[in-house]
Amino acid sequence: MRIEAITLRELKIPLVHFFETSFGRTYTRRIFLVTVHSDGLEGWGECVAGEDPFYSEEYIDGAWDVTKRYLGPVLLGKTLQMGSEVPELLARVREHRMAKGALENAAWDAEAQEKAVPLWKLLGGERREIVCGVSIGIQDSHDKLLEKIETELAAGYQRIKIKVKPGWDAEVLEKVRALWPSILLSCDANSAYTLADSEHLRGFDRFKLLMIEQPLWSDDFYFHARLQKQLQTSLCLDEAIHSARHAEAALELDACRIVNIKVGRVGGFSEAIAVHNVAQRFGVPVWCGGMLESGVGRSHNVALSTLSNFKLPGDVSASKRYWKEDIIEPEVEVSPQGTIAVGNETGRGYALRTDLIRQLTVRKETLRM
Ligand code: OSB
Ligand code: MG
Repeated sequence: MRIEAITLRELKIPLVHFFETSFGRTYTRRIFLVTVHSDGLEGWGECVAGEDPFYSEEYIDGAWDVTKRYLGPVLLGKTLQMGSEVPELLARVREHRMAKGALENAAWDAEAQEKAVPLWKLLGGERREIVCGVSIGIQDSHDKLLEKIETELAAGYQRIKIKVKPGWDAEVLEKVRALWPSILLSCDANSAYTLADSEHLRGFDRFKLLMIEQPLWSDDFYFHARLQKQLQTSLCLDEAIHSARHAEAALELDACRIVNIKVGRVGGFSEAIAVHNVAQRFGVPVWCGGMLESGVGRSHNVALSTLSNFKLPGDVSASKRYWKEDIIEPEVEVSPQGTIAVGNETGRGYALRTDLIRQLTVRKETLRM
């Protein structure tokens, strides 16, 4: 494929329900999509950077700028055989992994169409069905949270993850366990604690959680390893793992026993597969994280989740939990058993609703040679 042009689009889409983590509340997503144009084909990718640099240092306006000034121009006019050639081309730019990932994934998306194979097969996937959990944000009241959990369990989701922070944690988990003693349950702190909270976090062992996700600093493995020694519950790292090299260091240190893979956070499909393979070598299961994606990123998460070591339910859930209408057709749907079926369609397997995309677009720029 020869990359003739790259389109950057920002879509503004309200969430069906606000999403609150330890770092803040989101009501409306600013979705950043990139399209690579090649020989009449369009490969699409989603940059999962947030509206603000609170989950990580990346944020949509920064990602847009670096894509426009640096990353896009490197790819324009290049002829590629495979999406996996993109990381090396973009390597001169340090970090900006979510921005790079969007472009790389768009190239894989185009490659799958060009080769007329399903994207999940091109990625090396094996599963025909992926298992789903949900991530439930901090709510206005405990009762509201319990109500939401009840709804998601009734919908069939196989694992419930709740967001926690100091003041919204043990008491909440106590109430959840009182109602549902044996569901797969985990919590995600998004770095809201420090080692001074070790004793408090040790108390979480009584809730028999599947994992505690990223309790400590977003850039740390070492102190997570120290904490892991004191807990029965497995730690899972999200924010701290940027690459396969990070995954190897974290697993050697025993900083976690489960790894969350977000394709944007590690810089694209190639590195996501590499992280998956490192964890597999260590006998550590992975699951696919979510970043409140639109249908483009969501369909890519579904494809990635078909790799064999995605053994735990991911945060990949139905489109309708996020959006009144998703920008893909069909929308991502979850069965009453809490699974998403993967088909044999070429490419991502979900068509784009171009009219709806046009309607939701608030900013658009096309880069040409
Ligand atoms: O830490 O997993 C996280 C959303 C935004 C930023 C960080 C995280 C999340 C989620 C939501 O937990 C996952 C989803 O449903 O997309
Ligand atoms: Mg997380």
